[in-house]
Amino acid sequence: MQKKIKEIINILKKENNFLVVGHVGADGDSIGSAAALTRSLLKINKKARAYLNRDTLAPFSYLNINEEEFFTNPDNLREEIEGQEYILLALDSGTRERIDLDEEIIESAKYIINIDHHQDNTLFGQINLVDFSKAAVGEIIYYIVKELLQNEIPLEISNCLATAIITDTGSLRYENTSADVLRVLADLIGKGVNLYKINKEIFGKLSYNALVLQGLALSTLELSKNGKIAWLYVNREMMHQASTDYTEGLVNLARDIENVEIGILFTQQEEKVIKVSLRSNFYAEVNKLAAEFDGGGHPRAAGATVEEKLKKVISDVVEAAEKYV
Ligand SMILES: [Mn+2]
Repeated sequence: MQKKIKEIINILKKENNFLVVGHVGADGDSIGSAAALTRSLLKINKKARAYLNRDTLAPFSYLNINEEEFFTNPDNLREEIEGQEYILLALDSGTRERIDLDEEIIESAKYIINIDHHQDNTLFGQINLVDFSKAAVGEIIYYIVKELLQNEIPLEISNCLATAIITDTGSLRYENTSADVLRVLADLIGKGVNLYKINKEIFGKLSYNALVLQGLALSTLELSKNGKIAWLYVNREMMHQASTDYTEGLVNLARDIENVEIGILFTQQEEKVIKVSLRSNFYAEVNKLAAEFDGGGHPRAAGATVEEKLKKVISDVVEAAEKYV
């Protein structure tokens, strides 16, 4: 691990043209990690840019990620890097398909550096730094950035790293919250990070519409006979009624029910395109359950997308989940 970090730091110091990206449907870990690494590379006068999908950025407006600094338009990005020789830094992406870029942009990279913490990472890079003992990719990026900037991490980068860690540890409540995580955060707080504010931004606020959608989703809540699996769904009609498709955190309501081991949220993205979000509490390895439906993730948090009718997906996934509890 230490050796791999050194190797990557040497490349970052030696090479001069980088494209940084996270996974499709980027979360706080992908966005925070990509922004922190890109800002650090720019700080040491490297040519670097990140691609961040505009649709995923709204909850992270406090990180001041803007169009001048990062690419949020794929066409502009394509124009920018056309004919250039760049190294692709793929963050938080378990597979090549998860990278939030068009294949031709991935294909044209000189080579790929894969930095991730997913157990099922397929080691698709020419260089792979995959450490699933790390709570967040942001924790790995912290060590890289600390070295690159010789411990002078400015607030606009510290905030990104703290966002990555707070997101993937569920505000330091998940079992991946290690002593190392707390040490990293302690250092970032020492550099000026306001943890209360970041917690509030990520977990402590909800739009009125999102809460209305929560109410509609809760009315679909069901529990398996043995009480170990709880699930709920959001269909197109409910999103229309609530005027939002924001379902973040909804799956946790099912997971957090007393005695429940697996919580599942089914989101109807299109008539026959169902996103399945899986969470577990203590022992069920939901990444394996997700893999049964061509998905993936972590043992306690995973997901898949299934192209079938909502009712059918619910019965298939719940039935498959029985084996894990
Ligand atoms: Mn992550």
